[in-house]
Amino acid sequence: MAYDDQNVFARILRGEISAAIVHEDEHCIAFRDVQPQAPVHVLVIPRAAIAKLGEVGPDAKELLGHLLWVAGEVARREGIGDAFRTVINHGTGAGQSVFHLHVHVLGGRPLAWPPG
Ligand code: DGP
Repeated sequence: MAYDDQNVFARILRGEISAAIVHEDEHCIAFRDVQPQAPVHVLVIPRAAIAKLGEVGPDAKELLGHLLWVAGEVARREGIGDAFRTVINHGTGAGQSVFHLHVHVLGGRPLAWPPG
C-alpha cells in the first residue's frame, strides 16, 4: 500500500504531535502507547516511511533486526526484561490501525498465550 505521510506516527516523527519518547537513535524512536494494554506498553518505530511489515524488501533486514534489538533494550530498561512480548500487527484484519510499521513492547502483567 502507498505510505500516507499524514499518519499519526509520521506526525510524531516530524514533531507535530507530542509523545512520551523513551528511546531515540538514527534509525528509530520508541515512545509510550497512548492506549496502553499493559503497565508497560511502548512502540518502537523506524524513522523510515514503511507502512507494513510484510511489504518490506530485503534491504530492510538490518533495520528490522535493529527494531527488535531496541525492543529488547527498552524492555530491560523499563524493568520488564524477564517477561515481555513484542507484537507487530500487519493489516487491519490483524489489528493494525496505524500504517507506519511499529513493534509493540508489552509487559508488567501476566501475558496469556495464545494471544487473541
Ligand atoms: P496497531 O493497532 O498495531 O496499529 O497499534 C497502534 C497503536 O498506536 C495503538 O495501540 C494505539 C497507538 N496510538 C494511536 N495513536 C497514538 C498517538 O497519537 N500517540 C501514541 N503515543 N500512541 C498512539
